[in-house]
Amino acid sequence: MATVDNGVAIKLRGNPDHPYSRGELCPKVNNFLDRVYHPDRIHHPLVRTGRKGEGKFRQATWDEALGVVAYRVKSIVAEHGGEAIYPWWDAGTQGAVQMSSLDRRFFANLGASQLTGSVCGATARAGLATTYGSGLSADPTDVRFAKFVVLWATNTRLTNRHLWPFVEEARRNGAQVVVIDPIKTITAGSADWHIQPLPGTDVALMLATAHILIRDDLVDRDYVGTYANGFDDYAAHVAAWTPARAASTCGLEAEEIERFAHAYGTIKPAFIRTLIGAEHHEQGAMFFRALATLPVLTGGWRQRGGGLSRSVGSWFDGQINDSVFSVPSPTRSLSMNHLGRNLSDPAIGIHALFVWNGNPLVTIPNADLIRQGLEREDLFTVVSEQFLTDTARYADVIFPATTELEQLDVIPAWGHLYLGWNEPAIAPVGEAVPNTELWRRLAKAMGMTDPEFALDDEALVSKVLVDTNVDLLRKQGWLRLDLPDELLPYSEGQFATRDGRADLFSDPVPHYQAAIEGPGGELAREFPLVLLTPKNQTRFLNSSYAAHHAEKEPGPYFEIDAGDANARGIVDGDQVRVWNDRGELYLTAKISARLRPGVSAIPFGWTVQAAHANALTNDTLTDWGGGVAYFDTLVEVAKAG
Ligand SMILES: Nc1nc2c(c(=O)[nH]1)N[C@H]1C(S)=C(S)[C@@H](COP(=O)(O)OP(=O)(O)OC[C@H]3O[C@@H](n4cnc5c(=O)[nH]c(N)nc54)[C@H](O)[C@@H]3O)O[C@H]1N2
Ligand SMILES: Nc1nc2c(c(=O)[nH]1)N[C@H]1C(S)=C(S)[C@@H](COP(=O)(O)OP(=O)(O)OC[C@H]3O[C@@H](n4cnc5c(=O)[nH]c(N)nc54)[C@H](O)[C@@H]3O)O[C@H]1N2
Ligand SMILES: [Mo]
Repeated sequence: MATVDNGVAIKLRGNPDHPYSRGELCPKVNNFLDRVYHPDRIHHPLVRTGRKGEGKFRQATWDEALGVVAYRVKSIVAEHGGEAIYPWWDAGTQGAVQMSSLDRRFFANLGASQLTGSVCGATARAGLATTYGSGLSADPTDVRFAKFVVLWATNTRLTNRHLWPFVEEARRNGAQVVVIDPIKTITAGSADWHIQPLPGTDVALMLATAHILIRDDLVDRDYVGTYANGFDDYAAHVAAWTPARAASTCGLEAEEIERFAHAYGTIKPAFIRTLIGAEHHEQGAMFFRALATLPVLTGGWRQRGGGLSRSVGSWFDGQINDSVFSVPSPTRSLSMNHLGRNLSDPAIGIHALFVWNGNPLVTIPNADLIRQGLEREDLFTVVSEQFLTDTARYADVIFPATTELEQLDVIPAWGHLYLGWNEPAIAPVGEAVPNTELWRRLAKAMGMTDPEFALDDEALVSKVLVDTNVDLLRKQGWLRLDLPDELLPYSEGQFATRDGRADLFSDPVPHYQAAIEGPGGELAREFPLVLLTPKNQTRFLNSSYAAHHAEKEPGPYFEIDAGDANARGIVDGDQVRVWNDRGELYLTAKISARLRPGVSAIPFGWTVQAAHANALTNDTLTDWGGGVAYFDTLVEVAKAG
């Protein structure tokens, strides 16, 4: 909620009536007005004058900038065909129509390549869907009804802090909280029990848990018999996954696995909460497929506070239908995660790149290859941004983008079940425009006349909203999805599979053991440390806010276990060189008790100048869902100089 005086927003606060955030703004946005009025905000279209990446631009009029883009794009299409154009976008604005709407018509008209893949969520959804038929899971806030809470590969206190009070509520009512994470995060530090497996080995832990549940008769036979397929094959498969075998795969004690499985199978309701961290592995989707079998075995889904909860984004699909903007197009698809490979491969032949809602040079893996691509003199790059990000520095033309305070949208959520209405509180700063307006202006400059480009943002918003009381949503600012108060999606089966039953084992789906071959082989001898690069900054949202909040965050740094450091003659505070076959970084070493031997970490989000984690990360795609294996990265480190 913004207080506006004479057209200027002077105060921003959370809405105390909002049932989820309860009026609390997180540290990322409670200084959001500083961002809106920041002197570094891009106020006008810019045209590059310096070298690519140098960051030198001159101000241009909208007409000039649009003219340059229209001219270049027309000649590229004429010479190389539409597929030489690569649109790249992510979730910089969380809103439905500013995320993606008119852009689809614009690029389809050009015959551009299409963007596929995802950095966030699609792999988890795909994995869950192999077991449940869809990505739907429990309401995260139902964690408050649980007696056993498993925070599995999620750093709730840092990344999802509005959920933490609900976890505390469960705890006040007697719940035990266990965190399963290869890093002793602040969340793990606040838990009753921290299980610390080696990265990428969780599927073995899940299969051994299933092994114990079956062996010790802790399975809800009635639930499984009525609502699941493949139990016998699954049981035969996990028979080989003894606690001892999983213990050696995961680097845990068999006794701890026994204890975990017993707690999970006997304390009810038992609630599993997971988010995105675990999907950033080559077998990322398999994590979610295997995880999904556990509350089926125990019949946990029967009870409120049981079951499993990931992102609730899939629940919004019923009320926000952005497929209304889809335009069928016969052109090829390019992965958003292979930006570096695609830009640097002449056979792919990209000649124009459009970037909005994202900062891929910082957020996408194998960044050095991306940089090399962006440096190409024969690549024409257009970026829409609020700030001169590392990616924007390589643009030929930059268009100024509005912030959430200046644009209309409807906002889905991934952590709760409330739709948000985003009413513009102030006029656009400078000559900035919402993304939708950029596509309208570009379409006009290119001579496109489709009727969709005549729709204003209100019309676009009402187009995506399905069966929603828009007046109430707008008046109140939020509206719970039209779902029962008690959300028990699978209490009586009702899985979204063909026969309504959960799939525990079936032949078209690769069998579970595929998931536990972590990074290894030849490369592991040369680069013996696993590198994790999860979020570990309270004031950034990925790379957003990094340039302006960096001085308040400790970092970036290279975290390493004391034994691993010792073996290399590294002491706390040393300058070190961290490298692998993709790149190198110079960082300060931080001897850390958060890590196991063999595992290292760099926090993600810092700018390129400050040394950013994705210079080193793996761009292998995940098993399903088009995600990418950031966290299956290997490195070596030595004292610098
Ligand atoms: N402060 C802050 N909050 C944020 C963000 C931010 O940048 N800063 N980003 C937002 C976004 S876009 C997202 S998607 C969410 C993500 O929210 P989370 O999914 O909670 O966060 P991540 O840091 O991606 O990963 C969570 C944890 O997974 C662990 N992990 C990695 N590999 C494995 C594994 O193999 N097994 C197990 N058991 N654990 C593993 C990591 O060590 C990490 O602690 O956070 C959101 N919230
Ligand atoms: N190593 C490593 N890499 C990761 C992750 C990790 O844990 N480790 N996490 C991954 C995850 S989960 C995610 S979600 C991605 C996020 O990756 P990105 O989506 O690239 O996220 P941001 O860095 O937040 O960049 C968003 C940009 O959009 C701009 N923006 C915001 N609103 C608007 C708007 O309305 N219009 C326009 N034109 N621009 C706007 C912001 O100024 C900002 O520069 O990063 C991924 N990368
Ligand atoms: Mo994300």
